[in-house]
Amino acid sequence: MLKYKQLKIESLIRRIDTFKTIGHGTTRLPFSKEEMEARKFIAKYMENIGLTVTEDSIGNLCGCLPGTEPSLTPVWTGSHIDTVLEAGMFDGVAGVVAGLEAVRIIKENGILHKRDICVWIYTSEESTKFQMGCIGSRAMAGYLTRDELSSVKDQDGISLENLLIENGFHLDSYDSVLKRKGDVYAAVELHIEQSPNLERNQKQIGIVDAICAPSNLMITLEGEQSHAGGTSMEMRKDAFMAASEICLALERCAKCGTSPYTTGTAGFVELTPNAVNVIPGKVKMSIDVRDCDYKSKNKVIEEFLFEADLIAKRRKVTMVVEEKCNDMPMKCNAKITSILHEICEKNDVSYMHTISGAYHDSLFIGTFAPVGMIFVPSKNGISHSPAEWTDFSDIEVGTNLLTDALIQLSNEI
Ligand code: HGY
Ligand code: MN
Ligand code: MN
Repeated sequence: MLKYKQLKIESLIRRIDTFKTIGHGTTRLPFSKEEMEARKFIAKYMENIGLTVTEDSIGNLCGCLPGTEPSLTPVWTGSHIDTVLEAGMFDGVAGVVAGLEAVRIIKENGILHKRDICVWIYTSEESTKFQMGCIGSRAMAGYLTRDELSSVKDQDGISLENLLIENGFHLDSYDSVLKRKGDVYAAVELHIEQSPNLERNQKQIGIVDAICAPSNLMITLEGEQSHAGGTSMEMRKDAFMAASEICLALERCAKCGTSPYTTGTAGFVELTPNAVNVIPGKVKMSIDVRDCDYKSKNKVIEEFLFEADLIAKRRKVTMVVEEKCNDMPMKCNAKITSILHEICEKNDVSYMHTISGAYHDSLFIGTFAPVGMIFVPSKNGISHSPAEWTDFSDIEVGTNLLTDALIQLSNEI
């Protein structure tokens, strides 16, 4: 039962989806022309619906709806608009649009709220560009200092610092990006589930109890580039064969993880010279291990790296491992999850408690504010793919829940 009708969910999501690189699905990388245009469109839209718009030094964009008691700490919502390569149109954007619709509904219906309600678009949540995710929320949490901006680089070796300066962000006020415990009263993020549990259990809403966290590594293997025909199998130092065996070791270690949420993925591979009749001399590849249990995650990585080292030695290739991030899982705030629980009960919305295998900006926002997350179903559990789909009616139910939760939280003293 939809309390707040006339939602503009579909039109906004489809409008934001027009800002993308030509190709299969939706690609909108951080600081790309398309993403900067999408930011401009949303900032204008925020102004038009009466929000106070600000942008911090690392590009976190914020639209705030002033409350009646501005001296109180604000309530936050929001998500991201950058995407992976060849994504769908809902990952991140669903949460941004739900947040924008929630504040529009609250304002247009003149619903009282004491605390400011702020809708955030966090910079570069996906790890596609910088091989680690949540850049904007990570900086807010103090895990990305001003000095580190020059060493965070994209695949072309361009630093985050240069990209920020080139796109007109002012780093002299970088200190103001940092948030401290007590700065934010509560933060609730709506996101697509990116797993099949809600659909399988025929639930409209997922109330997230905990968010898994990633460790991202970049592994470089160097063997010997040589002739595909003239080099006997015994003589070879084939970097790609070593990489392949190491990937299978990753899969084996992830499957043996002690927690049901352990995952291991090698999603990015770069061969040199990448030619049909040349034995690859060098491979650069990403390793992404996740878990909801920090100790279990690190144990899996330790075992994996031990096996990878043995494989590299046996195959006479060198291996260099660069850790990009080793993030901590986040428990959602029990009070916020119980508020979400009660609102679902009261409005006869079917729900279940769940764990997020994907990470989100709430992973870092949760280090300085109590966080809650609302999931809406992903068709066949697919995401990070053009086949990603969530029914707009499900996002409307989630937006109604988010709106009520924001109203309730913003009136708490
Ligand atoms: O990779 C993730 O879990 C998220 O989609 N960035
Ligand atoms: Mn994603
Ligand atoms: Mn996301």
